[in-house]
Amino acid sequence: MNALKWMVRIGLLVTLALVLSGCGSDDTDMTKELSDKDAEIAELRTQIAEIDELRAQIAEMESAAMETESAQMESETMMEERGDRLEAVRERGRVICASNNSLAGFGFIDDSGNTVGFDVDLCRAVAAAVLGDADAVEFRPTVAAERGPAMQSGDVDIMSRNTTWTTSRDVQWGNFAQTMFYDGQGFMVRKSLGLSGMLDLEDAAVCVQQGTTTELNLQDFINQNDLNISIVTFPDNVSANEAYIGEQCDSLTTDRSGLVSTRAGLANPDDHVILAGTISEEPLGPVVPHGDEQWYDVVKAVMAMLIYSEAYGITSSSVPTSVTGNTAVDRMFGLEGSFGQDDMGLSDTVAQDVIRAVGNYGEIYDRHLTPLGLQREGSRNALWSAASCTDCPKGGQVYAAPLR
Ligand SMILES: N[C@@H](CCC(=O)N[C@@H](CS)C(=O)NCC(=O)O)C(=O)O
Repeated sequence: MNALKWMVRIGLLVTLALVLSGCGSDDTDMTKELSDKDAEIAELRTQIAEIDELRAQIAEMESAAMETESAQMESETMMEERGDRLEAVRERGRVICASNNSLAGFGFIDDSGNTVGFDVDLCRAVAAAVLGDADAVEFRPTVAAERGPAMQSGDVDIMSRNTTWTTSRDVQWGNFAQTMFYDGQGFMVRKSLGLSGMLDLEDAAVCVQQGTTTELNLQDFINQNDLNISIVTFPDNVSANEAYIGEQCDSLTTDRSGLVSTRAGLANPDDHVILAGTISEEPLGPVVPHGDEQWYDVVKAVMAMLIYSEAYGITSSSVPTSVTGNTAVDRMFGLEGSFGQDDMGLSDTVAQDVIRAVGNYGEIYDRHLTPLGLQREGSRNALWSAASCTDCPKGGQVYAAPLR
């Protein structure tokens, strides 16, 4: 009986121990599940912390980008307002001018190795205005296709190189300051071909230079007139001219002024004829890089000085240094009143320096273009004031913003 009692007691104790120790199989699963969930939660917390960190980094980057953008805008505005280029040119001591070195009359290297020409003198006029020295110019010869990149790089202060002002170039290259020569595209042919007009170029081969409006206008001309013309392109003026001389093509096309210049340099100019008419408008003039309003204004004002000086009858040898009594002349030469010299960062007597150094528009024209046979009188390159009456159509188109 005693043994039975002990056995029952032991059995009860074992059962109780099992219950208390929670060793039933259901409870074990729950505990494992709970600890798995804890691990998952911990993992999620780590992920949330990582996401928060990324968010902070993005916010930091965004604010840095905004700061850079506003700094850029500020520096652009400051550059426009302050005229950094004028300052840079003065510090450097010379104007960098993209020029032509193979077009007699406009931009050319003479026998003494100097860069000379009508376009070249426009750069020299700017140097006289901002540095008081027309010779303080570094010329950078630039072939047609290099012009866009040269302007976009901002490495040159001005480009003056028989360059046509077009709307796309205005947007992509820089700001065109002033039309200084009105031109149009024409065709030169050997007289022996006996062509009487541009439409006779059917089945001809035409030499043209790459990267020019010339090339584009030629294609328009072919399309519009349904002509069969083979276009032969060249990377520069010299190779195009040589190909024409070597009879690789029947005709050479470019601005008429360029044809007159090229023809004058041929062995027998009389064997060649420039066909009547033009197929395009080619307003040629200097262009400055985008982004500096003050520099742009300076170059425009210098071009206006050249033009108005001629209109007022003032030449390099008659620059006034004391009041003349002619209001417009006195204002222009800094003797009385102002046309904004101070705001542009120029001296009051800037026009005296410019005209004394390079002469007026007419003097520049006569020095370089008249000898080529580019007749000015009665042409579009006469002064507007050459008209015999106000608003009659006989004057030329050379006209600029009034200096006042
Ligand atoms: N006005 C036209 C043509 C200008 C042009 O570059 N013309 C050629 C042929 S006259 C030239 O000057 N080439 C000089 C060179 O490549 O050295 C333009 O702006 O595209």
